[in-house]
Amino acid sequence: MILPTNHNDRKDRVILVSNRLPVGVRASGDKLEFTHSSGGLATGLKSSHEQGDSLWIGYPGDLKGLTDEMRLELECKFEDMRIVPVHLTAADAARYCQGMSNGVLWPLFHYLLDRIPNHSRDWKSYVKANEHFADVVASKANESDLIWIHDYHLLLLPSLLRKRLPSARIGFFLHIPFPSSDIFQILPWREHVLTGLLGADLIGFHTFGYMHHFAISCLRTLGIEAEIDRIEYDGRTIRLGAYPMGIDAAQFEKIANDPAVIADSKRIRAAHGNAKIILGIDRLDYTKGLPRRLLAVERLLDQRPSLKSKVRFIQLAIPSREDVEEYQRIRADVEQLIGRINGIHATVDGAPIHYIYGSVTREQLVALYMAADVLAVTPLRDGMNLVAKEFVASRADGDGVLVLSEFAGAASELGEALLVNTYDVDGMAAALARALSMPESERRRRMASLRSRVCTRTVHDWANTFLDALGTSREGNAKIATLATVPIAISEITKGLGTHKSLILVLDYDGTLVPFGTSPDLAACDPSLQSLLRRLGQLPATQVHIVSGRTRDGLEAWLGQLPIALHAEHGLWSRVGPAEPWIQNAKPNADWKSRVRPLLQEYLSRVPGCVLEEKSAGFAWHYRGVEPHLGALHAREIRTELVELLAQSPVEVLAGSKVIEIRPTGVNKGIVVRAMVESAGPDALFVAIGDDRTDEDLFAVLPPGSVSFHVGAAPSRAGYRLESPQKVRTLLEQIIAIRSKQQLTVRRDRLAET
Ligand code: GDG
Repeated sequence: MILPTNHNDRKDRVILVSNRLPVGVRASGDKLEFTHSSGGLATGLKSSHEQGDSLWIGYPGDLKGLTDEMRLELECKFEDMRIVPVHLTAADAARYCQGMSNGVLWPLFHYLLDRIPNHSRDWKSYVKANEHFADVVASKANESDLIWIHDYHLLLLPSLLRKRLPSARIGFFLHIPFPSSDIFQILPWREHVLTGLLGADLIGFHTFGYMHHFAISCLRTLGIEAEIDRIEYDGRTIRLGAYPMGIDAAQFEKIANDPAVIADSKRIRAAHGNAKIILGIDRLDYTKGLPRRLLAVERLLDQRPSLKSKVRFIQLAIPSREDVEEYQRIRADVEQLIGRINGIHATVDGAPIHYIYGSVTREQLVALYMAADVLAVTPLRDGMNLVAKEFVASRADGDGVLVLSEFAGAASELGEALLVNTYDVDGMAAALARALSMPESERRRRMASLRSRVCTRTVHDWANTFLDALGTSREGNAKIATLATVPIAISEITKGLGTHKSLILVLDYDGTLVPFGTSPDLAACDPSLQSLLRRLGQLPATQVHIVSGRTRDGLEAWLGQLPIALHAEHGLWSRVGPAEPWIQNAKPNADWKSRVRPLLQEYLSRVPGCVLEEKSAGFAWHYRGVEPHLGALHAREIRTELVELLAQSPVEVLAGSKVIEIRPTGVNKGIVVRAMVESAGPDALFVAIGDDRTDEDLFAVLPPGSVSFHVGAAPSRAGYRLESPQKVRTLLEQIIAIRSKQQLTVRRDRLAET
């Protein structure tokens, strides 16, 4: 993200928000000492921040050792660096960061369930810290800023920020894997995490796999279905995208061409004589798979003792999260293992494993990359893994072999590496042997392909692509109606009634008057709804129309006795009152039905929980009762098959709310409402309420001055939206109260006149 403004003429300021800042601070005597953060996130974003005009908001660490003077100095330094600190108490930080983020979310998202403590009590601190971040970001952000939140420490921040800044453009990027929904389900706070993330406009992942896992979790946990790269939630469209993070390849190449670094790499090589060098560079983290990598090296030496003096394994382990018990344990395990392997395999000339616990400068890092014959990157899981890419970028000589875990996000981009299953120690040993003996021509061919990708898809492209998408994330979204409270809705209707004599209520049934049941026959009309509709229908100068996709028989059975008009099969049939005949409003061709029936019946027998409804001129395949993931999969499958089967037929296939509707083209709710509008004349006020896509046809033909409501959060043509069928019923009760009162006033006035 070097200078986003320069690169793409982006005028909007970027606000980066992450747990840790790119620099760490501590007191050294009476002086402030700054350290550079070494993690992947900081490394990736640092150069762009330094050269752009962004603001970086994050936790500066525990500053309690600092004197007042030092704090003042620090404030000035931070201001120069365009850094805004979020201060947390040491106790809060420990519970939020070590406890919940690194203690629970990190192992869970990396599929390492046995690393999660039995009983975690830190959720409240996690919420509190996210709230605190939200307050600080809200106090610094303007409407025009692009707010870019990073990583698993801040999963709730998008929605907390959305509450404070409703129209802000908020992006979120997850640097670690998003696990499969079976794993994610384990998290006791799974709903909170998903709804927390859905406060963003754009959610980015390293790979399509993670993005898919997220979408499936939304479906299984929240019942929300994603449309490939977007999710409708809370009246907004949230985009999802795969943005594989790159590195600053040019900078690595530049360092690799520095004569001092070249000399350093030669020195490292010489120090190990003629031995081939296998290199490992990782933060010392249990996700990085060090023990199994060491076992693979041991297996290699067991199987080929002749390699003992011909191979050297250099492992650089960067100290990480040393205050977390699990990290102290992994360090002890790794060091014990190295001791054992070296004890067995060392010769008088040297030991096979050269272990360094500590950090090195970037120049030393590149010198190591250049000195290595093989780089072993073998995490058990890794969001991306930048070390693999840095190795490739540093190999300007075109040589070197990358052995890479298939469980690292980088594997989806770096297919020319030797990909390994890191749970298979024998397989890894074999891959290391193959890497060591790979002919030069093959090494160069593979490295050339890897370099062509790593050197062109840089961290700057990554950041710019994400920010461009975030900048335009609101464009082209369907209009979302304003959420109306019942008093607001009533005041709109009362306003309309001031200038219109009669009232025409057009109501959808399922999802509007009754909540959905798992199957259509369970959404019966309860006694209180019957009473409500009866009283509405008896109001003077008021017509009530139920316009539904249901069949005539279905509507008749539940609503037949009420003094209201019924319209079945999306307006194909109408019946103006009880005991009146059903009139067919159109004569669609139904020949196609015999072709479709066998297909739908096959799905009916194959998919547990689905329901097939056959209508006089169509079908509805309901999957609300099907396990959500399976239901969504089959629904997609059926739609694809139907589109093929019905090509050239006068039929449309509609995806409704957990239902696939197959109905004749041109027969929609609009046709009956259009007829009502023509016969009603200008004196009638239309009030329409619906929840489904089929109700959009109805909203589209309402005359000017009508009042319309969409039930739920999806985009709609309606003027307002209401939250639930319960709110619809409250609104209808209030309409009865108003109309009755108006009636009483009219009568009283008439009496007074006589
Ligand atoms: C997370 C995800 C994802 C390390 N030691 C030194 C040093 N480093 C630099 C490396 C590299 C970075 O730290 C480590 O990045 P990774 O990607 O390997 O891993 P994580 O820290 O776990 O990062 C990861 C990443 O976020 C980005 O989204 O790829 O999957 O877990 O850049 O060079 N740099 C220097 N000295 C060291 O001793 N100079």
